[in-house]
Amino acid sequence: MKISNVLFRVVILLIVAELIVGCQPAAPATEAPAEPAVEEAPAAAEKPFGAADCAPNCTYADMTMCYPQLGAESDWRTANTASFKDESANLGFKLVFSDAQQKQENQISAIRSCIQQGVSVIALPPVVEDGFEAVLTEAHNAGIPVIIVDRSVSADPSLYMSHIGSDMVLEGERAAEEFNKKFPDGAAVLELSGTTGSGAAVGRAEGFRNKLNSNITILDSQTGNFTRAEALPVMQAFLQKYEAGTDFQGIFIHNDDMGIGAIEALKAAGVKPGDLFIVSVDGTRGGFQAMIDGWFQADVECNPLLGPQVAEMALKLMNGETIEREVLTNETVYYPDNAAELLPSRQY
Ligand code: GYE
Repeated sequence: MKISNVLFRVVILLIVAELIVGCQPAAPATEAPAEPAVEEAPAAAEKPFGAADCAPNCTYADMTMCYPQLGAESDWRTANTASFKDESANLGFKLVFSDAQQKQENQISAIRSCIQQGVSVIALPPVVEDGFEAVLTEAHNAGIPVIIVDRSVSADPSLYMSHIGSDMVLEGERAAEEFNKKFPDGAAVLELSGTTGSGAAVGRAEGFRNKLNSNITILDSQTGNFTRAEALPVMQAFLQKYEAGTDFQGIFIHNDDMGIGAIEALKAAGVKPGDLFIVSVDGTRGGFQAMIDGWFQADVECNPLLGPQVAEMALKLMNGETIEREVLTNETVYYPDNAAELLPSRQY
């Protein structure tokens, strides 16, 4: 065979070999070595956030609920505290209770101590709306579910499981309707508002302004921090500045305790029951008495007896059950005409 012939064959062979290799699918450069196929194990069912180890069979005996109460500023608050303590005794769960004396920093340290104790659930009635993000994040990172009770918070809703309480905006709207009915031709009113920055005061003020007729003006608005003691000097100052009955015809008061403090100042200034149209909020026994005595012309209900609902929801969370994001209390407005009849059956 001639040399040229040999070369020709070699070239042809090389070309054919190249063609065969070229037709093979290229192996990906990074392909992992083939492993024997393994049946994927079913992922362990993920426990819902907040579910306890005892889920789905937890009982109240397994529960430790933290209730960092915001204070003891009013009869409403006293009834709210009693509702949680009674429920703990009735159902047999452990309650870690504290009183923050209306100071946010106290409430935050009480929450931190509950996180350290590893409670099953934290039910938080926030004294004000803002400033709870950090501590709620700490609770979340510790896996402890939080239920916001009574007043609202401005923190991201992913940091808590639910809110149980009153519709404060609706309460303010209901109060406004009373003034609209009483003063179709217009009037000037004062507002004694609750704790500055609290969900209850913010909501009631907002609702009041939402619904108040444009011919009714809010002459002045000052906070009495939801207490009798603080409302009294605020009302005295109002009475020095404005003439009752002439400069203003009514007062919207954000809770009964402040109303009772304000009545003291009104009495001292010679104002008589009925001279002014006064609408308050809560519906406590003190508020009912003020209606019977002729001072309040309406009392917008705000129900403090939230213990049973919160306990039930807390147990559901421990058991990994789904719950509602928001539970609003069903409420009404009370009037003087049947206040005497209803007073004996009032629970707070
Ligand atoms: O109206 C008032 C209390 O947050 C709804 O707080 C609660 C309010 C209530 O001090 O009496």
